[in-house]
Formats: sequence, C-alpha cells, structure tokens
Amino acid sequence: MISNINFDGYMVAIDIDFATRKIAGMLKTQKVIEQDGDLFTMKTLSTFRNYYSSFKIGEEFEEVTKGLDNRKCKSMVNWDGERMVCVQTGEKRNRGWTHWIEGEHLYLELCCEGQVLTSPPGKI
Ligand code: RET
Repeated sequence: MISNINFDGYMVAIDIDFATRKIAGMLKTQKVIEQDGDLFTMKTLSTFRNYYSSFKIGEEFEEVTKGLDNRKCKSMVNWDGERMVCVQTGEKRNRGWTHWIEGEHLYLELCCEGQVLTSPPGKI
C-alpha cells in the first residue's frame, strides 16, 4: 500500500474500535494475489494483522471478515471488464470492493454504507 484516502472513514463504517484504527492507519499493507484459473486467494499482509480471502469468480461464498469486524457476509466476486468487483451482502449496506491494475500499480476501492476508501487521484 502506497497511499490511500479515507481508510479511517471505512474502518468507522465497519465499526473498528479507536485503538485498532490508530494502529491500522499506520500500516503499510502488502497484497499477495494468487490465481489458479477462476480461483483466487487474496492475502492482505501487515506487521499487525493479516486478512485472507479465497473465492471463485461468479460463485457466492460465505465470507467471515476475521480480524476486521468479524461479520459474516454473502460475498461474490465478478469481473467488470478489467476490474474485479466484490459485493459483500450482509448487515452493512453497500459493502464491497473493486480491484484493478493501472500501469505498475494495483488499485483498491472499498466501500461500506456511505464511506469510500480509495486512492488519491493522479500520481500516487
Ligand atoms: C488490517 C489491519 C487490522 C485492521 C483492519 C485491516 C483492514 C483490512 C482490509 C482488507 C481488505 C481486504 C480485501 C481483500 C480482497 O480480497 C489491515 C488487516 C481494518 C480492509 C479487499
């Protein structure tokens, strides 16, 4: 992770407590993506906590956001052109994320309720 806008707002939206938000906000996370056809494993790695998710494109799965807000969602990931879009249906409205690559960089937009966590426009 090079930079972001509104990680804190996103964490408030998913009810992450103050102390965890302060620690999480300082992290430089790394993303490791493994692909085997339509099967993906996404690893969000940091010195504080990791988050893992595995899914098959177009197939609904039960996601437990372990180590984040520990909620259960019915999630599904699909391609929208060259963007990978996940819809996380559950207690929180309008929850999901989009991943895409532009040039050398991997981008991620996360949303929950009215909050959007995104990348700064233009140069990162
Ligand atoms: C960390 C640190 C502990 C607190 C929070 C975190 C946020 C993780 C997020 C992960 C998103 C993962 C995605 C995976 C896609 O497959 C960094 C684990 C809140 C927001 C979108």
